[in-house]
Amino acid sequence: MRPAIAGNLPQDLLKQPATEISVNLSNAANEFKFEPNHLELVSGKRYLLQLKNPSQLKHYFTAKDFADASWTQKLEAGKVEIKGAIHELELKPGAEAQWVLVPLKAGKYSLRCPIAGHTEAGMTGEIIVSSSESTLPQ
Ligand SMILES: [Cu+2]
Repeated sequence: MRPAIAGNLPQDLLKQPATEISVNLSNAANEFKFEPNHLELVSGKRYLLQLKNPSQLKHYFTAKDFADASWTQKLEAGKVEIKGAIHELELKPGAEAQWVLVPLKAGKYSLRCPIAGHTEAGMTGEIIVSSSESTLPQ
C-alpha cells in the first residue's frame, strides 16, 4: 500500500482547525469498553483524537485498518508506547495521548483492545469514516 504522505493533502488542510474527539479506554470502574465505542469522522478533515485511560489497567487503542487509511500528523503522548507505524497505542493507567490525523478513505473500521480477555469482554468499537461528498460507502 502506498504510504499516505502530507504531499497528498490539500495545502490548507494543516491550517484547518482540528475537530476534537475524546475517547476513554475503559473507565474508573475498570469496565472493558471504549467510551464512546462508536466514532464518526469525515474523510479529508482534520481530527484531534484525545485518548485517555482513566482505569487502573493497561489498555490498547488498536485500529490498524483505520490507521492505515489515515494520515497521522502527530502523536503526542506522555506514557504511550507506539508500535511501529501508528497502528496501535498502549495506554498505561492514567495515560493520555493526543493523536492528530486526517482520515483519507471512507469505510467502516474496527477498534479493539487486544489484551487477552479484553476484546472478549466487550472492549471493541467501530470507526465510521464517511466521504465528504456522500454518506456511507456501499
Ligand atoms: Cu483493554
